[in-house]
This record gives sequence, C-alpha cells and structure tokens, in this order.
Amino acid sequence: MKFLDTAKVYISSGAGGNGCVAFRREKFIEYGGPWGGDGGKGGDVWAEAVENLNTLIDYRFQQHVRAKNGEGGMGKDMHGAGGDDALLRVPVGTQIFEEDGETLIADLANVGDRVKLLRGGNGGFGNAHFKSSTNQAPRFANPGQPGEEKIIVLQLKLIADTGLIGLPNAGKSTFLARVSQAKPKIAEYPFTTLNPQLGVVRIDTTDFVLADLPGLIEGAHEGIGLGDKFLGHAERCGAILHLIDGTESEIARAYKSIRGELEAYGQGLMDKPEIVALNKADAIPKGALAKKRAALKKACGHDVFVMSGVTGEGVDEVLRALAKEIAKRRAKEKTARTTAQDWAP
Ligand SMILES: Nc1nc2c(ncn2[C@@H]2O[C@H](COP(=O)(O)OP(=O)(O)OP(=O)(O)O)[C@@H](O)[C@H]2O)c(=O)[nH]1
Ligand SMILES: [Mg+2]
Repeated sequence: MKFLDTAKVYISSGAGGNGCVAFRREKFIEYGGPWGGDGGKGGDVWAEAVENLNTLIDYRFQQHVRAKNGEGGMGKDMHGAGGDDALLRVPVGTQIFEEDGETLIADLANVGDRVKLLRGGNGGFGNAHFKSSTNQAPRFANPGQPGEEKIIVLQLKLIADTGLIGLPNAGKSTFLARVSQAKPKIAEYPFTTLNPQLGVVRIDTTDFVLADLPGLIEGAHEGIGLGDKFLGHAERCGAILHLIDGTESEIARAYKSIRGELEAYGQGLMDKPEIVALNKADAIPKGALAKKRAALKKACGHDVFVMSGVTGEGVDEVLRALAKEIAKRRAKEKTARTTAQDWAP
C-alpha cells in the first residue's frame, strides 16, 4: 500500500563570485590604490509550503533545483551582484529528509513555513579589501566560496480526493494504472485488489489523489466479499467515481447494488458528488452501447460518461469532471478557512 508521495531532488546552492584585482588608473592620480570589488554571494536554496499544491508531482519532472552563482567583483570597487535564491514550492504537510530518507530536515506543516536547505557560498574579497598601511597595493583577491549540493527526499502523506468504486472487475485498477503512475494488480478475476491503492493524477492544471478501492458487492455491508471497511477511505473524498462494467448485461442493477451499499454504509457517501462512467466501451458493440448508456442514465438520474480504461477513450473527460468537483470543494474549504481566520480573536 502506498500512501506516500515521494520525490528525490538534487539541490545546489550558488557559488560566491570571485573578488577582483584592479587598480585605480586615472589621469593626474599617480599610484591609484587597489580598486577591485568583492564577489557577490551565491544564492541559497529554500523550501516553502504553499497553498494550492496537493502533490509532489512537479518534482517528478523537475529533479534538479539550482540557485544562481554570485557575480564576480569588478574594477572601480564595484561589488558583484548576489546570485538569485532557488525556491522549492511544496504542498503543506511535506516533510523533507536527507538522502537516507530517515533524517528529518524539516516538516512544513503550515502555509508559509520556510526552511533554508543550503546556503550559497560567500563572495571573495576584492583587492580593495586587503589594503592596509603595510600593503598599500595588494595584488591578490579571494576566490568565491563554492556552493553546496546534496540530494533530499520529499515526502507527503496522501489523502484521497476521489474514491474509485464499483463491482469487482469493473476496471477500477486498470483505470488507476492508466491515469497515474501507480502499478496496481489487474486481473480478470474478482477481488484482485485487496487493499486501497492510491495514485496521483494530473489533468490540465489540477492535481489530485485517486483511491482505487477493492470491489464492492451486494451485501458488502454485512461482510460479504471483502466487506465495506475500506469505504472509510472514501469518507474524506470530495467526489466518487463509480465505474460500471459495460460488458455486463444488467447495467442498472450493477449501479443500484453499489448505491445500496453506499447507503447502508452511511457517513454521507450517498451525498458526495458522483461521476458515473460506463467502462470497457472498446468491448461493447456500438448499438448496445447507446442502449446501455440510456439504461444507466435512467438508473442514476444524471448524465453518464462512456470510457475505456484500456484504450483511453473518454478518460480525460472523466478526469476533467472529477477535477471540477475537486476544485469546487477546495474553494469551499478555502473560504471556510479564511472565514475562520477572520473570526479568530
Ligand atoms: N476490454 C476492456 N477490458 C477492461 C477494461 N478495463 C479493465 N478491463 C479488464 O477487466 C478485468 C478487470 O480489471 P481490473 O482493473 O483488475 O478490475 P477491478 O475493478 O480493479 O477489479 P477488482 O480489483 O477485482 O475489484 C481485467 O481483465 C482487465 O483487463 C476496458 O476498458 N476494456
Ligand atoms: Mg482492482
């Protein structure tokens, strides 16, 4: 069972700029003194917990984060500019570990929590800095300090935003495998999935966590099949995706028996936004498809999606519908949070 999103990131801070060796050379000024400026400091690497991020999916694509080097000092005692810092924006709740994955560096539990992970190298002093009564024309300067580098491990506990439910063999795990990097077991016999499996999904600009739950059957609330204990994972979800195997003959019955189980379980599952999808469209003859879709629509009382987890047909539309529900819920939670803050003494 994987309830953690993790990412390994290589980070490096900027090197300091070199100090400069220069002398004042101007008309009418003999023996102009040393005039080389200091190098700028290299950029630091920071991590900060920000709002509106829910997964570490970005760090699957961006595995290197580097701060900029400081610039070298220049003549006329001009100091080099400092290098820009680099910032890892991470979701609230992210823990940062050393490369061993065990030594905790930081736990960013609240929006705005920040930690400096690496310090940029100091800039070197220019020769102007070394001028003294005994050495009025130093011909040397400091090099900048090198930056630092290391590998860190980010970890985030995942909480499912959507629950995937349906009868055994409806194609739930196949769907999860298509839309995320999760690798659940898939097989043509019922109850292949024995424990909830999580995957991180990205569609357009929304990231969310999808939980593939073991198949439910009629009587699950009385312990038949695998029972319904894992429905607890759906309690905190913002939406439910109900998959129906379109190759089955009794589509409406399949739908209703699952709804019956949700009702028996209670805990508000019946009231959650529900996206219904007729799955395995690739294996249904065209004529039958329209009929089955109509039957399902009648059973659930709202529109249904048609898709295939195997070919990918219709999958993005389903993900967009889920993303829309999740966005609504996140907006609501945000308003609730800010209102609570306004009222805080
Ligand atoms: N033709 C077709 N077959 C599919 C599709 N999705 C799943 N299957 C097949 O249906 C069978 C069951 O798929 P799973 O993804 O394991 O189903 P599940 O809902 O996770 O099943 P449980 O874990 O047992 O509840 C497998 O043999 C899949 O290859 C689809 O879109 N089209
Ligand atoms: Mg499964």
